[in-house]
Amino acid sequence: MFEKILIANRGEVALRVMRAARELGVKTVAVYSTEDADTLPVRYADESVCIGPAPANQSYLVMSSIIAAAKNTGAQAIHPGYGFLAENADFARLCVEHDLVWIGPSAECIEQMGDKARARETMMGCGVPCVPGSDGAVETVEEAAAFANRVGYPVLIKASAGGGGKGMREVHDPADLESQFKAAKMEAGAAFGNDEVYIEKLVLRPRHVEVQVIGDDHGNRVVLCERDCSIQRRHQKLLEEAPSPALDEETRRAMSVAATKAMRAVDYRNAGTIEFLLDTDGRFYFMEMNTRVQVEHPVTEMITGTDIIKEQLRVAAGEPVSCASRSPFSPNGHAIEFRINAEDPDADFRPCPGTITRFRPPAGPGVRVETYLEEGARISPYYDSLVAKLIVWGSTRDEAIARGKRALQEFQIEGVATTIPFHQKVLETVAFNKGNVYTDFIETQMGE
Ligand code: MV4
Repeated sequence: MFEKILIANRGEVALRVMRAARELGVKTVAVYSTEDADTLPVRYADESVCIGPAPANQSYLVMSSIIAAAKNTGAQAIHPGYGFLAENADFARLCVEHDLVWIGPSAECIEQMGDKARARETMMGCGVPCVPGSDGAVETVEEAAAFANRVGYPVLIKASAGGGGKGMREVHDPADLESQFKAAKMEAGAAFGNDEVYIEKLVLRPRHVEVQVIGDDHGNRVVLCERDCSIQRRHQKLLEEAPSPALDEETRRAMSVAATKAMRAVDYRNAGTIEFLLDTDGRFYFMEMNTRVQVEHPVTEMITGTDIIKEQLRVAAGEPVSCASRSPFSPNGHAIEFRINAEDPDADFRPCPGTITRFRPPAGPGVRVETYLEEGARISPYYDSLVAKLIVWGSTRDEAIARGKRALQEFQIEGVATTIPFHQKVLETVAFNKGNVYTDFIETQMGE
């Protein structure tokens, strides 16, 4: 195991990684912007290094400063958390070039999955179900039309460099294909500096179901069940649960087999997530692979009794994953994560930075809170608005829902608006209680 690692992140995830490291006897180095100097992760770390001013492009995204901080403190490895540099293949490569272990998958894997058309091609090539559509990128309108006619309308044009919903265009009428194809290319070129696009049949009313995986250097490929992340707003997840209430045992098995094929195809090592669309007939299709640990990883930890961050550290240190014999995992109970964002759900989820005047998190059985907040803390306008995650576990989904209601009611945050009232409303809906949620839940199943 490592003696010392650097955490190239901030907020709740920085603290989460430091806690895992400490349990493994690993010393931690925090890096921080001047804006974050007084935050809990900086105080919690064994050492800390200021890497620049508030704007992330002058601090948390400056690769050379982070590498220098690691070298100067004698850290052996870098954990990137999520966001910032977590899926930056150049940074992964730069770490390795400086004899620092990258706590994540190889730069090649990050690159291969970052190109969504290439990822789709890889998955089609290894027998992972994909939505009918083009094999890889499409170059011309004629080619696009041929694929669209073959699979039938409506279709979805996606940017190869996109992901997370950026640069997608639906086409319902063949007469609109040419204009939408050109618009998608323009948009992708402007947004990503890469105008490559591909085409898929549009899956109507899908659910978002993703499988957590971990691979190691010893040939172990572990599948830790799935999460259901159908409740999203403008491609931002708000609430996640595990297992998915929409999967039967047979589909869970099939998804686990598909996830294993995907890992094998790219020789995947470390933690990752394979996202699938689940259609209303229970069929699933590869959507994207995320080559990092995700915000919602705790729901998986709660139903599998694992520590995914510790596994990441073990695997990066060349040790075998500690839970290989339990794979594929069967879910134990049910977990739900509520993202507590400093946002006003009554004002179009507008970010609400400010000072926390009161912070009293819930406690009791089956309740976990991941946060860097404390009373008096300032929520910065410079970074994302996630300030806490409430994770509840129950032996059944109904128990987890009841516990969620109880914990949300106990949770006191004053000084800024938060998404707590939104979550309380979700838990009152018939659709959520029945587990009938789709990616249009917030718009169509909840009203405004
Ligand atoms: C789709 C789709 C329907 N059909 N692909 C959105 C994010 C990006 N990862 C892919 N996304 C979608 N791809 C086909 N062929 C619908 C979506 C989608 C979506 C997916 C998951 C969660 C929320 C979503 C919201 C809108 C659209």
